[in-house]
Amino acid sequence: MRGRRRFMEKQEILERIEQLKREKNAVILAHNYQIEEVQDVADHVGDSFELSRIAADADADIIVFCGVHFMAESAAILSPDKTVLLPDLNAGCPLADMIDADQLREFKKQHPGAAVATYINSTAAVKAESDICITSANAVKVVNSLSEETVLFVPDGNLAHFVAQRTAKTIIPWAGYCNTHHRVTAEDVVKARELYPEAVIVVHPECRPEVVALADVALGTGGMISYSRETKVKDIIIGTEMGMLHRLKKECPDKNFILLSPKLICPNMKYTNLEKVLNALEKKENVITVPDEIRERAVLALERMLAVK
Ligand code: CIZ
Repeated sequence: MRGRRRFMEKQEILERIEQLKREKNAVILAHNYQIEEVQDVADHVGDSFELSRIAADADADIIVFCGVHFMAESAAILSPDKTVLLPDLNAGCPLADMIDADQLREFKKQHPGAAVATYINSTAAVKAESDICITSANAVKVVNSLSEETVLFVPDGNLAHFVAQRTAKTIIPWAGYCNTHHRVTAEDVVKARELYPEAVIVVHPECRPEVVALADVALGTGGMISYSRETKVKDIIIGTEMGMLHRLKKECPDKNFILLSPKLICPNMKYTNLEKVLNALEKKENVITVPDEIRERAVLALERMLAVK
């Protein structure tokens, strides 16, 4: 009986979300790391940059961004005429908060003449101080496109190391890290290899350098999907936030996905649930805005990245 009641409640919530979406001309976007039911209710699931572009192109008045704060901000930067809602305002990103605009200005003063390449996982104010943005998918290409030989790379030190090994440029990293990916150790990779000798190990470049070195491939979440579709190997060990497994299982039902470590859980990505999505839509609550003065500069860094072929 209890199970049935819960089911009814969930069904009612889903119907109400659908109804409000139509009435308010809203679109729901969910990051690859969101919980299963939030991914399932979304119109689009993807990485932060993919979703921001979808938000910008969408013929919608309201974007419900199920992810963390910097992602909703990126959508607001690229879609100033739309209302961007973040279902839970507590959903932040500790990595993005590891550098602020003042610290970046000081870092630039210490390295005059260097370009600033900023990971999309950063605040709007930091993007506004940057020459160009990068994602985990395009970091090496974007850095190589710069005319400067020295590049300040913020805020992720592990991703900076990954890029430094694949470019002739001098990379000066900021010592930030994603708590979730940084928790994975070389020992976790060694153990997984012992347990699943036939599997491929795919990790995110936000992992520690020694973890990346021991893995078979390091890719952003979008790259993990294409790789999993293409590889002939059946068993794939995934070294990124656990929410990604739901997406991968849906995209590649013929493969077996195994999480590299149970430590790969981002609490911020788990704040959003169906009730909060409904609440945001009903009340048009938790609007994310970026002041014009910051938005106008931050959008340039994003557009420069987009222009890299
Ligand atoms: O930028 C994103 O969406 C994140 C956090 C990871 C990735 O590689 O897609």
